[in-house]
Amino acid sequence: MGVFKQGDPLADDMEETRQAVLGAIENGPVSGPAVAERLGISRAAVWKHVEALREDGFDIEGGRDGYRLAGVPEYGAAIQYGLEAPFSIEYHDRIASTNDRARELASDGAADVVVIADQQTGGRGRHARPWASPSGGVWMSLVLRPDLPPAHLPVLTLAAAVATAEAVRQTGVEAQLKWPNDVVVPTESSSEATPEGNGKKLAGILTELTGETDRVYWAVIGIGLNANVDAEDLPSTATSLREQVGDVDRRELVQSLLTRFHDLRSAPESVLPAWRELSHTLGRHVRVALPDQTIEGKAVDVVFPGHLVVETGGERRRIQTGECELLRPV
Ligand code: BT5
Repeated sequence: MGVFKQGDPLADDMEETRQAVLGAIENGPVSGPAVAERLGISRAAVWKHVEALREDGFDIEGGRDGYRLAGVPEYGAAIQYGLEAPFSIEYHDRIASTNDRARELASDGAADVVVIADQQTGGRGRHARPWASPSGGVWMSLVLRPDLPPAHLPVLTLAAAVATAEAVRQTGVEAQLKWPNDVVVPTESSSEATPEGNGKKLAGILTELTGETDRVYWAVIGIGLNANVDAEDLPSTATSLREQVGDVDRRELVQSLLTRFHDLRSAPESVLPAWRELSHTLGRHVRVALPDQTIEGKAVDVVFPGHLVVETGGERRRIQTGECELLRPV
């Protein structure tokens, strides 16, 4: 397991050196002493990194001519390898909930760490609803320390939804976004008032945070994406990439998601236009359940920092949060 805590300079150096060793032997063979010299570390250190990488599943040949990277593991520790966005990955084969682990790291001071698991035994949705997380999915949580007031945080949640949908689209699945942050695959009956009228849910997002009125201390954005899992292991309202297009390269999927997320958070003004572009909700007749009332009308826009605008009875209502259900096309 690669545990590299941000803010721990020793661990950061170690991770950087390990990546550098991988880079050095990528087009090998390269001899141990040559790697040592190139990276300015001892031969013993090179050997230790190679052993650790092998333990993480990297196939490293060691012939007379030196080391050569012969194979990268499908997932796990390999997610860090070739990741262009500035996140440290903490990978677990199995964990109760990546959000719980991310919260622990967040309260220890971590930032820009991403906890990823192959399987969750206690995955959570919003309002403590259970989230099915069999082996083969993408269950991940981002630890963030954004310089934002809590009220603006929905922008980041929408950014995560956009990044997820766009990464999914690269696999050939026409994912869309259902306000506030479900990633759905439209079904044939999507435009009808059926239980499937909302499309089938491919991914969901759970954001948790601590902060004061004007400042977020930390935020954890949990993303659950049904990747290489059987649809039978999910609720009947859900679908998976396996069901849609067959199994995908989860490493590539996570890397492109994180890279896109990083681009979006660096240019927050691009989030809403990108969200609208992918929307499944806008232009449709919706019913939104608020804590104290239910609103029905036409969803006409999503505005900063992520509020849904519904046209109802001749007026426009801004809705901050709520369960949104699709009724029928307008
Ligand atoms: C969500 O909640 O959509 C947020 C899901 C977040 C899951 C991630 S996985 C990584 C991280 N670690 C965690 O423990 N959680 C996060 P919500 O909108 O409340 O939807 C929950 C509802 O979706 C459930 O009540 C089920 O009806 C349905 N559901 C459960 N598992 C599902 C799945 N795998 N795919 C699609 N729908 C599911």
